[in-house]
Amino acid sequence: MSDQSVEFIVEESVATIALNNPETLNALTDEMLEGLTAAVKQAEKSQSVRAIVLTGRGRGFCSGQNLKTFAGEPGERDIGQHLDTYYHPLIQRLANLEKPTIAMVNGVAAGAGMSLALACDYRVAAEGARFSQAFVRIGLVPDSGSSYFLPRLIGYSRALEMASTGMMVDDKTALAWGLINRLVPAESLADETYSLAKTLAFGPPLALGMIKREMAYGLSHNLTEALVREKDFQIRAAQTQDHREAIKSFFAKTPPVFEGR
Ligand code: T3D
Repeated sequence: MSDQSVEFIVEESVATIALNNPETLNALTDEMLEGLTAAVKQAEKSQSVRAIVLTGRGRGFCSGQNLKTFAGEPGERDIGQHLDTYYHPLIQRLANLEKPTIAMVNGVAAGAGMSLALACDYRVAAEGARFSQAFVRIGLVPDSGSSYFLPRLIGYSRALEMASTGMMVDDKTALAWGLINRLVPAESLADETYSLAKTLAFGPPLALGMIKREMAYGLSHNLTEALVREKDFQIRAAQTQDHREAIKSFFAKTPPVFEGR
């Protein structure tokens, strides 16, 4: 369908960003990181996109940084600069998007590939999907946001164990730990993911953006601060045309059409 290492497709208000280097389980090269960042930017600014699905082609979701990059002597490569140039802007952009993001985890997610899945709002995984904080297995430490997202999702102790052992967490454990939102048969992965994506894409965009920010804010603030933030956002939400539309539709017993204003 495409010879690009990152595919970008928009259908029915949902953008799909697909890593496309199946031979390496979608290991990330600079070219792919650039393509991924460009695709996320495009999804962010396109008026016709209201939800984003990130996935991998082939049997893997993403195996993290391409290990060929580490072939030289230790310290030869400026890894800090590489993180600053490629991973940090990408992860920040993905995590701060106002639009909902779903990682459609079709297979193994390892190292920074797992970080990418964690930076999305939701994770829908196919049976057989696996997760590893593979960094430690090559003598490195979690990066690309894993140390931030993982303990928040599954708790400190489990996150520490994953990061310190590089253990492979299977699909059922991932579900039990809250690492993924849904676990579905492989043949239903696309249907289940796009069903969620469309529900979100047809929701009220301004409220959805604020809900994301409100929840993230609630994780790191006290109750008083959270109540203030909720009030601030609720005042804004109550002034939207989408809110009026929803109330009108409720009494008319018709589905609301949200336009993001
Ligand atoms: O640079 C920076 O800015 C720092 C950033 C660092 C971030 C990181 O992500 S560090 C962590 C990097 N990732 C890893 O260490 C994971 C390496 N891969 C694996 O451990 C395993 O491949 C998996 C557990 C992911 C999957 O295992 P399995 O048995 O299902 O598949 P496989 O046979 O190991 O891999 C299939 C092919 O993909 C294989 O190639 P071949 O032999 O068929 O020609 C393998 O070499 C290739 N592959 C897998 N992962 C990578 C890779 N090639 C390059 N880079 C990879 N990360």
